Amino acid sequence: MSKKFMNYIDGKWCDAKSNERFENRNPARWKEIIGTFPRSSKEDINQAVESARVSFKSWSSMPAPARGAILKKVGDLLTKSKDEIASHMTREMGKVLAETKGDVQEAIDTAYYAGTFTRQLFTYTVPSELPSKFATTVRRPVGVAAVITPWNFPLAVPSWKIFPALACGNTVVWKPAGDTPHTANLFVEILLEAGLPAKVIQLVHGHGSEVGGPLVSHPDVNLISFTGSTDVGQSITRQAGIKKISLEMGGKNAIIVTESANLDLVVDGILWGAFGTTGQRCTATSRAIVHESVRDRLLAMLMNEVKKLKVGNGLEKQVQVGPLINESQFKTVQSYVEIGQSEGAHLLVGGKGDRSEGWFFEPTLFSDVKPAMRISQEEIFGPVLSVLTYKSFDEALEIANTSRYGLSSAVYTQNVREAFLAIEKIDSGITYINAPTIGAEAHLPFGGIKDTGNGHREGGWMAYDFFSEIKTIYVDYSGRLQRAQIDNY
Ligand code: UN1
Repeated sequence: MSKKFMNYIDGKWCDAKSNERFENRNPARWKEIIGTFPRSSKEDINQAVESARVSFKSWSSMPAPARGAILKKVGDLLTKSKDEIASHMTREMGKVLAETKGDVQEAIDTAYYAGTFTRQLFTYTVPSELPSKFATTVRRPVGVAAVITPWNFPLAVPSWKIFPALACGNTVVWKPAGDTPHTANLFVEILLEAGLPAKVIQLVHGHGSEVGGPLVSHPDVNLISFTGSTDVGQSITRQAGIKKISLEMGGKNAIIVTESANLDLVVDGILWGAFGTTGQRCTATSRAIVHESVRDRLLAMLMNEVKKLKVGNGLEKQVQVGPLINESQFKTVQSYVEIGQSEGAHLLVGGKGDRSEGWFFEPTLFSDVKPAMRISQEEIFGPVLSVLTYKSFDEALEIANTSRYGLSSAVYTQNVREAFLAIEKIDSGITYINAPTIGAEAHLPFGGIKDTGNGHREGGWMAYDFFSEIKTIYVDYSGRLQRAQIDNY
């Protein structure tokens, strides 16, 4: 009998109304079932949203610093159980322990940031154009926030959304990814243990269309924060109507390797950026755009190191690359290896999977990739790096920008001019100089342009703008009617 996990709706751990369930398996040992989870539907969502709507009244009236004290406690509890949560997370989604610990750490940092930020929810005060009149702005909570999160950062990404949402006084209905429901339950247990009032968070498990659809289209949901694929993001915008929506979607992130680059540093950066998290990050390095003069040397160095990477169960100490998340992702990566070969790219290293026990896939390197090829354009979300070459720096920038996505980017150079040109010209929300495309810090804005995002940023101070509304206040103490735009000219 596998363990039965629950939803958390209206202050109670409960089954889905339908009583149906889905299985959650360990991607490194696919025969191993972690547990079953409620397969929820519209009815469960309706109950969760209604409960979140009711609890919004008291939660939004609490002074923000009092909400912050709870978030600080969440940070303390996450710190205490960091190792335990990390090992559950590795078992559930595969990435190696050092990375799942990093994932928990990101949530801890975000909790402390949010806790403190409740004491600095600043706004602007500006002079009025009229005498004896005061003009200022205040923040107000928005209402019920729908939070929809992916499996690759099962704790960090939810924390980017849930903590600022709560800090600003919103209540939350959370639909976590179907591949990482266990981490979600552990997270909600910690929120409750820290003293979050019961109905302020609602956790509804299930499949995207069955739970996500009714959630985003629910009339009492006021804002939606989503991280996932561009396709799903587009469908959310179609279903959500005029709600406030923050979308964080795909990437096809490039590293430009210039003539002056320190190639040892580049190799370390590529190994981490392309194969860390088995390439399953929206920020993963999936293209290396290399100056023709250093191409051969870099490829030789890379081949050597990529072959040495140890693929396996992320719970084992010496393993560097865990499994892919599930069978469907395994097939997708496999199909891109075939696509790359049929497009005429050269498969240098890897390309094979081993699904006998888990969804393992070799770190894979393609050279002779051309910008228009599908492996250079489409997000693979696996351990596959496409290497392209360039002659002039302008051409490198152009290739980097030949993408529908614009999340992260990187340039390795010793040349200040190239570094600043990259900052100015690359169409992306993040640019790293002499560091790979992954590894955003929790207190800086995170997000992308083009098909990656819709103008919002997570992380740092900007998240708080999304999760609050601004009200403008005018106080006229002149004792007479003053007409703006008329009486002062
Ligand atoms: C994601 O893959 O959705 O910058 C987020 C990074 C991580 C976040 C990735 N801190 O790579």
